[in-house]
Amino acid sequence: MSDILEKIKQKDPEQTEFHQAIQEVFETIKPVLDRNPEYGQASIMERITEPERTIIFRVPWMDDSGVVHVNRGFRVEMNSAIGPYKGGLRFHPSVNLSILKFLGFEQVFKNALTTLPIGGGKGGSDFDPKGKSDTEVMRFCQSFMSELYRHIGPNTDIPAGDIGVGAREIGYLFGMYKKLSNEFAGVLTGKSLSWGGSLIRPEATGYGCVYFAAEMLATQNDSLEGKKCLVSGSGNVAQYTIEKILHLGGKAVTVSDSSGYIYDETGIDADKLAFVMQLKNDRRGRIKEYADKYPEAVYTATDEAMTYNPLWNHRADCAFPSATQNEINETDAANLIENGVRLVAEGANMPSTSEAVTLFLDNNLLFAPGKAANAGGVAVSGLEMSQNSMRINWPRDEVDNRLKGIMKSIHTSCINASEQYGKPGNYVAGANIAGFVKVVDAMLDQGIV
Ligand code: NDP
Ligand code: 2IT
Repeated sequence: MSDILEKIKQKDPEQTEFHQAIQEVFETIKPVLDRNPEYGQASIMERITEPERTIIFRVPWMDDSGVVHVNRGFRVEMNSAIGPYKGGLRFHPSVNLSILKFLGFEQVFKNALTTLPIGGGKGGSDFDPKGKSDTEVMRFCQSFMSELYRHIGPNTDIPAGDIGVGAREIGYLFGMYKKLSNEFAGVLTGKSLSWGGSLIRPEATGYGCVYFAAEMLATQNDSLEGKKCLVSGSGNVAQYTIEKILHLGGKAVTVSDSSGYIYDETGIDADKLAFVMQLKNDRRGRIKEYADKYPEAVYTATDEAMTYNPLWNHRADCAFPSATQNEINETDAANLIENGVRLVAEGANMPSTSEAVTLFLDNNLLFAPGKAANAGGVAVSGLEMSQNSMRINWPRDEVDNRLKGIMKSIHTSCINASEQYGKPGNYVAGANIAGFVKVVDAMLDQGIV
């Protein structure tokens, strides 16, 4: 398989995040290919690493002062072996093909693990929503959808949110899709409740990640009760991770954005969390304000040039990276271990570098990779699609119980696959193997397409 990865690197040498995601999967599925040679046939590995379709388009839009800007829009339709393409849209200046191909690739395995019939895709734009007015974001979303609409559909490709794309953006995108297609269709998930959204979808990624962490702890007759937790990010995933940690009796002491982080030794309680949600979701302010409001908290500025992130250098029991890719490097991982952290559950996608993952595994931490731990978001997106198809809305408890059931089932699949292939306790191997087997079985059934 190393020759296949070499070819991929030669073809697109700049796509380093994509190579990182492939390398991890290739390394862990080797025992599956050794035991089941049919999985290595019909160029399965070449096909699974090549998007079925990649769409790149111009997104021109006018700002409030009449100046026209041009951004680049993307949709990577990675794999549709087990269902229509499904995955989020990210609006962030760092968005490029490498980031979206790594996210699309991981999404394929994640979606397979959810037990639901959804393939994998990812999209977005290098548009930066920070500092833009609502009308500018609306015009951008409308221009973005005026091209994307012809490529998606409720049985073809169903985008959702990711970094920089939340309820506001999904609303503008949906409105434009509906106008252009003349159809009220379940073509996006993460919709608001009154027009086709699902209860628990906003909470799903964070809640699911903490449910998964609780499952891991339960294997050691332990729980989150009294556990001190480090959480990064302050967006959708971080907010509901903190909320569920609180529900389960744990204590979250950090929260961050791309400018810095808060350390609050007294814990982020329900009132403080409500402040973070209002600050981030309604006012779109910076996390620094937390320390102005709560003087017991300490704010530390961070930037990308730092060789390690001080957020990960506090005594704690658990860590929930919930901001972005490669936010935990080898030094951060060593600091976490040194500080007593025994569990890391990835709310973000690929937040740990490969060196960090190796350290976690070598030190026998309970380490849940993103494609297992953060699958709750896309799982409830799948449930939103089911409700849209049936034209019904399930109550909150029903969706939450299904989410819990799905996270439990992903946990069991990881454990079973890791044991079956001689890697007990290794959730990275377990998640990759279980997802891979399901997708490849479907690809082999469907012939060379
Ligand atoms: P949001 O846009 O709601 O929040 C993102 C948070 O991460 C913000 O606090 C942001 O800070 C911070 N962040 C983003 N980029 C960077 C960066 N380059 N450096 C430092 N901090 C950064 O996004 P989500 O909470 O939805 O997503 C967070 C992570 O979870 C992503 O990896 C996403 O792919 C993953 N995920 C999301 C799911 C979902 O349902 N939303 C599902 C599964 C995974 P700032 O505001 O300063 O940019
Ligand atoms: O990374 C992810 O799984 C998401 N951003 C959610 C995708 C979805 O379709 O809900």
